[in-house]
Amino acid sequence: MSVELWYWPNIPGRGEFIRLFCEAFQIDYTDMAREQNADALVEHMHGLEGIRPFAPPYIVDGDVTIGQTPLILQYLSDKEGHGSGEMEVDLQLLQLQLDIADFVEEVHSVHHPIASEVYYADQMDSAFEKAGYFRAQRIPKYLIHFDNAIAANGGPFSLGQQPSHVDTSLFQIMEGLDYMFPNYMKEMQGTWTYLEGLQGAVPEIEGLAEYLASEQRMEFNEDGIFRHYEELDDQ
Ligand SMILES: N[C@@H](CCC(=O)N[C@@H](CS)C(=O)NCC(=O)O)C(=O)O
Repeated sequence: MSVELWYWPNIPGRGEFIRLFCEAFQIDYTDMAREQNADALVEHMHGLEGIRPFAPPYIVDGDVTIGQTPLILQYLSDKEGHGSGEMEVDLQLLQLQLDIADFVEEVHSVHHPIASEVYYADQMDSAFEKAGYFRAQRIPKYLIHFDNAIAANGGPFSLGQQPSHVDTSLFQIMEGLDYMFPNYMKEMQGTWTYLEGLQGAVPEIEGLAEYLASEQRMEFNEDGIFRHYEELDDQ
């Protein structure tokens, strides 16, 4: 049975973390709002009963309806048998996925430091200031943390030779940062060698190369989380 993925159809956003995992591990899913539209997503979400997801992405898999990107990834990984086989390690993978979610939230707050509801153009000064701290402090702090996690098992993936949901997500944040801060990332090249190795290894996962080259792979854009504004990449 195909897993229903419900996510905004015009941005890669957090939905792309789910797509990448499903594509890499050949999990059958249907991208519902891309097959229909955003209105269908809103209507579907409002029609849900009981304890509902707060925001997309969420999945419907038979009787299971859950939101929160890390939880969805952990659930699918577990269900499809792509965990490590050890509870302690699987919890550490979930921990990393939650760290990634925290980072993604911070990435978004670079261009929307005051409020998500306010246009970027109306919070540019604060965004400029925030981006400076983000490049100088937060990116290195998070990326060193992720780099060390991969190094712990020797790479190229966080479990060593076996890819996991953490790796497709780390790939996406590296791709996103390259798009958002091309100057900064170029200057820092060679700093996070394990992450760079992972960024090269993930597209080699069988099934993923085809997806990445296809039209289904959504490009980053200025409505999503990783946005390129030249002024925020100033060195
Ligand atoms: N912590 C949630 C965040 C979900 C989230 O913020 N979704 C965004 C799109 S990427 C959204 O539609 N938010 C609506 C809102 O916050 O009101 C996750 O990791 O999935």
